[in-house]
Amino acid sequence: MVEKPRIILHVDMDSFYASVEVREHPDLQGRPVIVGADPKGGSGRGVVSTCSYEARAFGIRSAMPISEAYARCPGAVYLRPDMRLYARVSGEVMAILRGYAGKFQQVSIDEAYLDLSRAGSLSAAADLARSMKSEIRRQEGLTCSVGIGPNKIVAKIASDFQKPDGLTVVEPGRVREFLAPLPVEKIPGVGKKTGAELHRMGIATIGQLAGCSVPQLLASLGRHGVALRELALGHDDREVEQGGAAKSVSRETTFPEDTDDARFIAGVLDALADDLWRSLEEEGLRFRTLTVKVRYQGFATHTRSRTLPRFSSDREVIRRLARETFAGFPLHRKIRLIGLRLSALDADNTRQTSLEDFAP
Ligand code: TTP
Ligand code: MG
Repeated sequence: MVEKPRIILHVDMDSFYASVEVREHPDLQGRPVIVGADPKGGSGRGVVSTCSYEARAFGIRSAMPISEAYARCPGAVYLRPDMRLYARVSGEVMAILRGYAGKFQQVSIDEAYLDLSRAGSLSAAADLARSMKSEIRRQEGLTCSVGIGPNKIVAKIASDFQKPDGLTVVEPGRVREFLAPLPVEKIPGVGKKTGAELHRMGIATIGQLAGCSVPQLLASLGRHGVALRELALGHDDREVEQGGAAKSVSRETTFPEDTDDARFIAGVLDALADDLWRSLEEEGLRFRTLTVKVRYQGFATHTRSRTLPRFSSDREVIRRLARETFAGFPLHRKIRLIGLRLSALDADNTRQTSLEDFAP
């Protein structure tokens, strides 16, 4: 018996942070809105997180230096990110989406995959997509774009195809024809470096990548090139993984020189803690367990963990717990590397540990 093709849906919110800001401040409707670093009249450092489609008409994009955005559109509305707000709205949107599928996987703050194979047909899946779009619009005042295809890669590329407020359905028999004319940069995993290498090889479209020989790709890009060719062919057997949220987040840093300078180490610990805090905020997650890893001169590596009585996503709690846990390590030798990990993560809105609860 021939197995029925799967029906996979990918949904991605439109200009997410900017759209949430416009929803909160309706007077911004129709204006170029840029969420990111402070432009400081054009001399600001830092980058654009995202911007409204009105701002995109000026050529402004995510990750562009904020000074360049300012040069392109000094009259835009510039806002600092409010991660707490976006994480909360993300949680509400994801709760709506989760209701539509047996198998649901959130992959970032504003995108998710759903396995809708049980809908039985593409047209039934498209009906579900229309009702989830209107539910999100009605309940959250936000638009999203949806792609439906036989696997994750096709669904993901399809959701981007008619942004904003799009719905693109790709039939299994039309995958190659849909993908072929698109630029290779539409494949996730083709960044600046890989893109430049592909262009150097004369490969600009997904169709050209699909037609490229394996030995040629191996020679120039190694196994990554071969994996990209599979995606370009529309082949992808990754499942939608229920509960696909991160199980832990971690950061580590190797010092330029081994050190036992306590003040320097405390500063690094704070920076790692702040980085992890930002990841939690972006994913709308909270943690209970923190682990400190220490590698001494000579490579001996040790870890120590502490678990909170309740979930937290508070920056000061992370900083303080990191310092206290680190204090348990003997400083008999210089340190080469230090790492922090947050685990026992949870996405829901359980009561938080605050600094007040953090009894010494
Ligand atoms: P995206 O879905 O990539 O972008 P978007 O939702 O703003 O716009 P689009 O309509 O094209 O989907 O990212 C989701 C959010 O993640 C985005 O609103 C802000 C944040 N983000 C950054 O902070 N930095 C970045 O470089 C990118 C790409 C996104
Ligand atoms: Mg988006």
